[in-house]
Amino acid sequence: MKLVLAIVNNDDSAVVVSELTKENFIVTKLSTTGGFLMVGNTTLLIGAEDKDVPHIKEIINRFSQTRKCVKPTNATFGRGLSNNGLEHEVSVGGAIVFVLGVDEMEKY
Ligand code: 2BA
Repeated sequence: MKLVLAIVNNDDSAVVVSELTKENFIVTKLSTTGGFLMVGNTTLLIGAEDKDVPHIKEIINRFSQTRKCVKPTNATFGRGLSNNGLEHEVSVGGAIVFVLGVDEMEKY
């Protein structure tokens, strides 16, 4: 058994969860925050059989988009829109996926 841990954009999370549950995967959705941009994202926990992991990854990949985001720096504060390019643009996502081995899963 595996635990798929996926960090997805908040804007993609509803469709990703809906597509996973449509395929009968069981999903737990956590509200999380990225440490670099300090903006909200969504972490999904999906416990699944090993054979299902490629299908889960394919669904997450299909419905997660890459976005450009701007990380303001201290130097941009108070400059409004005329910040002379002091902001730092980063590419976020599609999704970050970790696959962890699971020794045991019990349901009581
Ligand atoms: P954030 O930490 O807010 O990072 C947002 C984006 O900023 C990242 O996109 C990456 O393009 C850039 N970035 C992150 N740390 C950076 C740094 N130290 N220097 C320069 N640029 C940096 P993604 O790589 O797509 O990551 C999206 C979110 O996924 C991250 O949000 C974080 O919440 C999570 N994440 C990504 N890699 C991770 C990892 N190895 N471990 C834990 N969480 C991770």
